[in-house]
Amino acid sequence: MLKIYGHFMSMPTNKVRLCVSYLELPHEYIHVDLQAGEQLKPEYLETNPAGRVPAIDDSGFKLSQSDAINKYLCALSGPSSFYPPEPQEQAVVNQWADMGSHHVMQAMARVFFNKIVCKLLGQEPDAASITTGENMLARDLPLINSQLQENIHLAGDHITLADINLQAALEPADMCGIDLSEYAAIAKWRAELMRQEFYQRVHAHFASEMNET
Ligand SMILES: N[C@@H](CCC(=O)N[C@@H](CS)C(=O)NCC(=O)O)C(=O)O
Repeated sequence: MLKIYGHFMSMPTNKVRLCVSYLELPHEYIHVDLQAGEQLKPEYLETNPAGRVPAIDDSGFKLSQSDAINKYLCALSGPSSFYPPEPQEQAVVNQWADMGSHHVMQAMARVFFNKIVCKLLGQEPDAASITTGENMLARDLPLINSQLQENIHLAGDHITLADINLQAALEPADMCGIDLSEYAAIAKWRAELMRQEFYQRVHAHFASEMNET
């Protein structure tokens, strides 16, 4: 049985959870308590020696790094429009998937860590890092918005891995006070994605999960 290790506040974990849910691959989800340091315990380090989430254990095959995991899950699931096998179609999906994983998620991570996680950890937030993150978002979200004005999904007509990455990266936007309504095409795309069953299966809403803890 495929085991997925993660934490609900981890955007890379949510990428993997959304992907496995979309692909409907049978799996067991295991919460790793990062605040308690479970990621550094010897039994977890056997799964991911880097001591981070997410990671998977597929009947002894161990893998970390959310992007590598998601591509493995797509390969397991078989060719489909979600991660097309044709080289140029796949390259376009990768291009937008990387935009979500690297630029948007890196930007949001700065804002989320300093506005939300620091409070939970009792640490002083870094205001300059929040500003950098917000500036990074202001640079890339207009381009993404234009892409979604012209296409139903990031890489064209079909939902792909790229949409999953962007959604996971934008998940903390509301709780971080980032107003996406000025990006009307992103807001519409996001609302529609969050209505879908595969999304609802993972979490009714990121913020409500936070409040339950
Ligand atoms: N590039 C990695 C990032 C993984 C990562 O940084 N995970 C964080 C949570 S979002 C973590 O496990 N932190 C725990 C720690 O550093 O001790 C991926 O995409 O999987």
